[in-house]
Amino acid sequence: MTIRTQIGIVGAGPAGLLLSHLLHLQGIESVVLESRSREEIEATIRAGVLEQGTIDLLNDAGVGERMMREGHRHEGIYLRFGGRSHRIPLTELTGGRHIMVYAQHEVIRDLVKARLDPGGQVHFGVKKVVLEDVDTAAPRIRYRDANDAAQEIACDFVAGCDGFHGISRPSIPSRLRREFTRIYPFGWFGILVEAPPATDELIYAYHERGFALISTRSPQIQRLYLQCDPNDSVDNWSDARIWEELHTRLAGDDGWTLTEGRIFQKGIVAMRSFVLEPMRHGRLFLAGDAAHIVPPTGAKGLNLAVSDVFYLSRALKARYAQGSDTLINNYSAMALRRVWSSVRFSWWLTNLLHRFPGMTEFEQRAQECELEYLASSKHASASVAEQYAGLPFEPA
Ligand code: RFL
Ligand code: PHB
Repeated sequence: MTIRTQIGIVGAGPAGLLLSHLLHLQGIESVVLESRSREEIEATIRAGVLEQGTIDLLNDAGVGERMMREGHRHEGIYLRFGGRSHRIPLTELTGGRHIMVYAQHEVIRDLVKARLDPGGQVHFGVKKVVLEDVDTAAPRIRYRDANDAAQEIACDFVAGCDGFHGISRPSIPSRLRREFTRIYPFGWFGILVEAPPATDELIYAYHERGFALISTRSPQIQRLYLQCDPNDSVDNWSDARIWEELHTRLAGDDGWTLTEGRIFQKGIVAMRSFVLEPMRHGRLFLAGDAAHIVPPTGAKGLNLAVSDVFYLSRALKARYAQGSDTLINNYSAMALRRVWSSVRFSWWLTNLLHRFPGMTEFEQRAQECELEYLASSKHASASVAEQYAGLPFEPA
């Protein structure tokens, strides 16, 4: 069967779902294809920090109500080194911007509901998605539905929002794409813990044994990470070993202590930076992780997916409402400016806070010196604050 729509969207992550919702608000039809089930996408644990621009956009789009009720507004972060925590007052240094700690799968739940309640089309459990004729005026998406029946979508434009391992990016001929990659020689071991919060704001900790991060999910559940070997196995990490390592990396003489609790989830995240240029091929537009990856240190992955689809929805609106292609033709360049600024920031923060294999004492002293500078200079802290809380979206 052939389904006709204006925008065919591959992937129901934050990028695909939010794009579909923003288009719906502008009276533009879309169909979303997702290879996993609704239950699975609503349960996958990933990012947790929303920038000011993301918070504002979700509110403006009418999907921020639960985030405002259940999310946690933070006005600063701590850098912890040398046995004490140094606060970066984000809100004070950015003229009022703040962040929200609200889990990605909660954003997904809000967006799925916002699409399905008004009868939006999100097809879960699809297989064998293939993009065809995206460099013509009549692109098509072929796939097998959840009952294994062959289906086809005929649309005006395709949005490739299918993440790093999706089929959209490889659908662009390799001679027409440029890829920039950095692989880091470490990963993050992430745990979910049943415990009250150990801190009022996130702690990014630098230690000679490696980086550690304390984040939160709710008053009952905390999210903690520690730098590890990217090829390590979770089986090598008993609960006792995890707590011992976290206590060591977070130890200090300022009276702060880590709160332990029952660990109920463990996983290792690999770390890479990746950018695809351009983010468009004919009538195929890529958004989110399909086009770029950042290490989680700057908490930018989800926020970049959001800014991409903001630019893309605005460009498509100009096309349908005014018949103007200017923004569509600018989409890749505009999105990439923000992408590179977050890629650079995440790479810089990763380099500053992690212990690299084979690192010399010279490099270690340089890291320590830069941390001291950040903690003591208002100008340096303000630069971190502005980038961490997120730069504003570019006007059209
Ligand atoms: P997503 O969320 O990967 O969504 C893509 C969706 O496309 C589906 N898909 C397909 N559907 C149909 N046909 C195909 N052929 C398909 N191939 C894939 C997938 O099932 C999926 O549902 O991409 P999107 O929307 O661009 O959103 C990006 C964010 O999810 C991502 O940037 C962040 O979660 C990255 N990230 C983190 N970012 C942070 O800022 N802080 C974190 O702590 C953090 N932790 C993480 C992360 C990413 C992880 N990944 C990719 C494994 C932890 C993990 C484990
Ligand atoms: C998280 O809460 O999962 C989180 C927070 C900050 C980061 C990365 C992940 O930089």
